[in-house]
Amino acid sequence: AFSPLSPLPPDALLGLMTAFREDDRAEKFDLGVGVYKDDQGNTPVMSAVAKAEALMLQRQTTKVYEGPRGNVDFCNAIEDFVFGVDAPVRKEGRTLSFTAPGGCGALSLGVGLMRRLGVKKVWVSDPTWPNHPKVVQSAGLTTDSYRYADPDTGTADRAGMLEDLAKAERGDGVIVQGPCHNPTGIDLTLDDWRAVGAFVKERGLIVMLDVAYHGFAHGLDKDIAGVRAFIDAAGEALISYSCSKNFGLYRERAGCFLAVGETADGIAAATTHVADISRATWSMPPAHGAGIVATILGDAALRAEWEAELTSMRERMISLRQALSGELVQRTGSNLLASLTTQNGMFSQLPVTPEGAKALREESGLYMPGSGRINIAGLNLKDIPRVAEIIATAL
Ligand code: PLP
Ligand code: TYF
Repeated sequence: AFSPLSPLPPDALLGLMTAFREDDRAEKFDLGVGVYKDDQGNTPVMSAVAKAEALMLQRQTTKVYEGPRGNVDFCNAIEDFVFGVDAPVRKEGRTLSFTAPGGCGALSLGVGLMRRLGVKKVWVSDPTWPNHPKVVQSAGLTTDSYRYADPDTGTADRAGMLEDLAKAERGDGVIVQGPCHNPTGIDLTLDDWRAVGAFVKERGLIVMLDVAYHGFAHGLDKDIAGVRAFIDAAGEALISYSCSKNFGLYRERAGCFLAVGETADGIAAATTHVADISRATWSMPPAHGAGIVATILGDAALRAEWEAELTSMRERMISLRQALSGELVQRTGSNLLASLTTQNGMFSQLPVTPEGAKALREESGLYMPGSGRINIAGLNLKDIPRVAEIIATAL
């Protein structure tokens, strides 16, 4: 029965994780897979998460299904984050939200909804997270890409982006990443967000904003300002939101799919379609991760504890960026590497080729994917001079 299948190549990032583990050299550095790490290279359970789980264990009385939207308190808390606590669009019935298995589950609901809206092609940034084209293509839609990063300045290329999106047809889909773009760390400015929002409204494009690193750039409020500016300008958006990174809930699969529309009737109809897609895919969303988030955000003390830990994670990444950038600029004299400090979140992309990345791995034990993306959180202040020395010789 299985003879029609030939094996697919392994996922590059997951392969890199295994190779790192099996490397028995004394000196090695893991800048590969995108998970947050502390100074010791660990990814611990956040303290507010552990406390919320203990509370949940005490309080739980049943494991019965929660319903098609999953945890409604969770959905409302993520609506608070994305649209704002007092956003008029919510009172007007122009928003929807569903619990989903991780940000990826939310992306897949969004692509499913795009398909029902008649979308045939979805535009993704060049480069982007490889799962974006994968989710789109496995829903039977095609992908195309728009320019996003300006390689000469290390900042967003708004003109290039809009020039490429001008080739899109009315009714095409677009995925735009929220704060902390994966893999470049390059984010749109507030002004860019407004311009892109106005552009897609005029062109009739259907946009999904992918928010996977809320709080990792500048803070919870500042990080969502671009998304809100986009919604103000565009009037409509689909949004996928992941709690994997900012709550450290990776394996629990905590995500939320949201949408905002011009009319309450449109959103009411869309709600039935999202419920229908969800039912056909996982029937009911998982409860535990969303329950943790709802417990934390519903409790002032836990919320403050979570925000403080998130702040310290963000500040750690910012100080690592500054240190690495400083060392690299000093060693190479390249101004491009100064732009590492203007980039956000866990990732930046170094100007190395796939062969260069392979050589760094084999010769120096420095692990990064062929794209040249580095996970800043995988660094450590004391290793930075050595890591910078290795990288500088390769550039
Ligand atoms: N979108 C982007 C850009 C990501 O980098 C990630 C994960 O790391 C996700 C979405 C969603 O991740 P998850 O499905 O683990 O929540
Ligand atoms: O980009 C990353 O490294 C993270 C983690 O199939 C990840 O988003 C990587 C690959 C994958 C799923 C998650």
